[in-house]
Amino acid sequence: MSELSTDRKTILSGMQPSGELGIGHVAGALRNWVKLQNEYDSLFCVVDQHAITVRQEPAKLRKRTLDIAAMYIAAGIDPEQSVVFVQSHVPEHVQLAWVLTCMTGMGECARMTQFKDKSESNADNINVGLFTYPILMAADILVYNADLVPVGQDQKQHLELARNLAERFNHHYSQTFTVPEPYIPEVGGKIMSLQEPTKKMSKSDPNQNASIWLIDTDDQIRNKIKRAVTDSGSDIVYNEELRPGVSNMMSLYHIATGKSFADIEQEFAGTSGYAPFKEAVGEALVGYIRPIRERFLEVRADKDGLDKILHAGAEQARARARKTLRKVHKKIGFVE
Ligand code: AQP
Repeated sequence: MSELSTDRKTILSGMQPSGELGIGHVAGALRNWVKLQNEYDSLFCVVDQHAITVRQEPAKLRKRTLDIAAMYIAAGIDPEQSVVFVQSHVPEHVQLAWVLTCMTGMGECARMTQFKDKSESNADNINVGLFTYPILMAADILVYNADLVPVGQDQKQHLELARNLAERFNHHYSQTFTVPEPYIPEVGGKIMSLQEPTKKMSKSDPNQNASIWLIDTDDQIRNKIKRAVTDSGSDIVYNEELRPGVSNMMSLYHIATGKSFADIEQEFAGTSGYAPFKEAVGEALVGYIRPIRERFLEVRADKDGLDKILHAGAEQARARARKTLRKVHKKIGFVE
């Protein structure tokens, strides 16, 4: 198991077990976690407490929490090197969140676009947790004094709140928290729905053709790409505003092959229609996702092995979180 040290900088990130992980999660976050884990003290959690801001079926939540932890490992997170754990196993996150809640203005939460979007899509359950979610996310990050948070573009606004809260606490009491920086990839920071390319590809999208899941079979991947909505026109050029469908597919092709947009444009210059391009994107994704899916099935089948990783991860994370929380409680005047 890895040992968390204080000499190296720290990264922290997480994903909600609110559905299957898809290619967007790899593009926006996971592949950067894998890259960064060699240089940083790394903590990756499955944020089950965030997931319950939207109604979840208990059996599915339990299963998906383990699925997502296994998917981290399948995608290349090395539990010998990085700490992998479940958020609810480390109660210090919620304890710090309460302190931060008492330092956050109502307006700061009310302006979050994700709150507005999710309030619309869950109109029958606009709960206080949905509103204060970004404060818990700030606590997830600050409790480890993370320097860097590798996330997709949709999390940028939440990260800004974490930065503001760290600065506010440091200013009001004394230097305590590291002010975290976001790490958002230039390409792949926001992969769009295959069916509505102006909307983010999302775990909770009920349209199964809108997302490529990491557990999709080769044929499912090929078919979804074949059916993906493209734009009017037929040339392969990158222009997010005018050609969102094709641009999204070019981002996917880049993720799977590493080819630049200029190279992709050149590769398909002069081909007629989208069919050859779509076929190439489908095949590239099949090749990219297959080893992740196969490794996932292996990791997930070893229930004891996964339990051990998560148990050890929680122990390590708690040791670190406890230190921060103790310091915070002391500074705000709680009796030890
Ligand atoms: N489409 C995407 N493109 C790039 N990055 C993405 N991420 C999510 N979707 C895309 C990034 O993956 C991480 C997952 O974060 P999360 O599980 O906390 O939830 P989220 O951002 O709200 O993702 P979803 O899939 O949209 O979940 P639901 O449907 O439950 O709300 C983050 O780093 C995110 O930026």
